[in-house]
Amino acid sequence: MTKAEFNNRLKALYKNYQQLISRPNEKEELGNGIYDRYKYPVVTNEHAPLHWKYDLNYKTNPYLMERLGINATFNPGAIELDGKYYLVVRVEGNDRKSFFAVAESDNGIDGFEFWDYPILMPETEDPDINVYDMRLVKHEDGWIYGLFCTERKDPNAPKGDTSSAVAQAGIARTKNLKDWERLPDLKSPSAQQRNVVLHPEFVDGKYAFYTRPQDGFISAGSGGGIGWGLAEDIENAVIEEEIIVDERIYHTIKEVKNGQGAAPIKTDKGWLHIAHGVRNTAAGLRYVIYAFMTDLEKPYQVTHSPSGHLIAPKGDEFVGDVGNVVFTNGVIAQDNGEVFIYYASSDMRCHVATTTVDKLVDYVTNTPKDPLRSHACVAQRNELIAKNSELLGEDGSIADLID
Ligand code: M1P
Repeated sequence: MTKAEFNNRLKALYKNYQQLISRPNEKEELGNGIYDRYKYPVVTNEHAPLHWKYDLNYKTNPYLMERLGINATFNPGAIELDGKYYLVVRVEGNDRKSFFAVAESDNGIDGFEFWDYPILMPETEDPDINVYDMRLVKHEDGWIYGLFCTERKDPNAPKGDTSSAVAQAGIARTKNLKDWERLPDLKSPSAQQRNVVLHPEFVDGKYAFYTRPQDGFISAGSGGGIGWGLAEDIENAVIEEEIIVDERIYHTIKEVKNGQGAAPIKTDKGWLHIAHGVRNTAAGLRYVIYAFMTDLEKPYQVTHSPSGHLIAPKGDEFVGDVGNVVFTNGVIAQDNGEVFIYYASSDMRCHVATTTVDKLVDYVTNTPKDPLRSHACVAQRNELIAKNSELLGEDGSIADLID
């Protein structure tokens, strides 16, 4: 390639990138009344800056090839600081290793741009092989904490088993998302942990964690659901006792696994939780997002549990490295009551759904529970239809209602 061709290619690549990051997002019409979806993902692997992927020197990369490609950008932690919206995105290189990088936007809906360098997360004495799915929380102790999954090869795996891994909760803290202090990993009674989230307030003067006890790396096994435990100290966090807050239940959207999303939102009615639930299908696991509420004083006691999913994959969201997945670990609840739920689809790209605290509280407190049997579900739906029939005209037409 001549230098001129190199320059033209670089110009074209840069133009594409600029167009992508400046493309306005568009709210989808109508929606379901609970939240609004948007036409475009907010962050994709194409949002990774060119200088992360290409060697831009003609002498050492005359074909202007990607040297270190980016495979996916997903499962972002989210936070608002001084009126700006930040995602700490799980970025996965072509080498399959994930790392964290901050993308910043002025409005939280579009215009997300990565900072120049990804986060070089400090390691513990036992280096992580892979890190992912950070939950960010402004804790009342004054720090911003990032809790994430740290994955290492299982030291007890039999010879030849190059897949078995151990997942634990990594803990780091920061004041500015740039400088991170790594603390020791969480210790808990469970063999493995993923989807661990720090509660934003002290409970009984202790740090409180949502956990997800699991026997194996993939399977929750006897791990009963979203757990809860207290630790005296965050600099050496040890949970002695783990209880289950939201259990897995047969023939529901959380039959196989579930996990807390971001830290819960404090409302007048209780703590509002947005989580993920997993069930099995002939085509593999299906991940959806659901919501529930816990008691203000006892955040480990569920008070409301609407049936079914809040967000399920739709359209292109079904397709990716791990299909049929939506997953959330980032939510921003703003002072004006607006809520931005960041979620990823099929382990590929990040989206936003927007709603309000009022709508979510209404959804969680007024949507009926899953009655757990087909017959009871039909009875529940018939009750709704019967109530609506009283409002409809004699011919049962909605047209009469809106005239
Ligand atoms: O591949 C789907 C998700 O699988 C895991 O979630 P869980 O711990 O509930 O099984 C995580 O690896 C998550 O990152 C991933 O999106």
